[in-house]
Amino acid sequence: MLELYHGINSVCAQKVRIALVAKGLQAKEHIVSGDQLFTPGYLKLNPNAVVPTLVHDGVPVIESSVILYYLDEVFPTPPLMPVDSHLRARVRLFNKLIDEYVHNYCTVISFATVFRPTLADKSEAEREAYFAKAPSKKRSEYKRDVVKLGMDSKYVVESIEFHEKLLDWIEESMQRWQYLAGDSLSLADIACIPYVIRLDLIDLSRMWENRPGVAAWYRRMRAQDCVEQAVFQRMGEADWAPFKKLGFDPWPQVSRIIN
Ligand SMILES: N[C@@H](CCC(=O)N[C@@H](CS)C(=O)NCC(=O)O)C(=O)O
Repeated sequence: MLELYHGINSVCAQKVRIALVAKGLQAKEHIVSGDQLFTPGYLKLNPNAVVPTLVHDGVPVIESSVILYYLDEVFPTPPLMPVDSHLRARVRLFNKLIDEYVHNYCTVISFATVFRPTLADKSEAEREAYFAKAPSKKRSEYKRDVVKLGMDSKYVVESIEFHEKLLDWIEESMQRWQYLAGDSLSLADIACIPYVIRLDLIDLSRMWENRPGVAAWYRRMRAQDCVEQAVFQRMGEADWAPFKKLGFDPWPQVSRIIN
């Protein structure tokens, strides 16, 4: 039996949901957020107090990229890893870029824009209590800075630079293949698409107006049933609300960083 602890707008949970749909798998779902991440029961499953956590036959698997590889090993059909070893290495490289940089910098740009009010509306004492509990001091520092400074945070500059790097890698793949690591959908595409969707939802799709390969890949990915079902069909009014209420255009600052 598969169980998934996740959040609808969590980018790393979206990857796992996409892989589950692509594999035709169903998991019993538990939505977890806020203080629920810190309950002793959840910390036993995921000591990092984050989503997603997959539980397979009672055994937890954490870290979204690790979950993706796990699912592909245990449920090999349809395969989501290429056969060719160079292409397999490319899948792992994309996942490494996401794990080491893009994921945290997605948090930065998201909390500088659409999710900023969720922390800005708390009192300073409440915010600091939340940061103190978080297991990653680095992520707390990012959030503290962007809540205070918004798009003027120095971390926004780093965030845009790493998203640019991701988009460059996607563009480079598109010069060779239909997907990021060859001509079939793989765990590279599944790992990356939530982050590009997030840029789009923050109204930053202009970041690929001069990258025709990224635009073509994005259209191809948006047309995938697994993406539609696992991301967009799951978003209710409350999940859309932060994106609809953005209230300002982040592009002028982003374009200054890029140029
Ligand atoms: N490296 C982890 C990152 C997990 C992570 O940061 N999850 C976010 C959602 S995308 C989370 O649970 N955030 C809760 C919080 O920061 O309070 C993974 O890939 O699974």
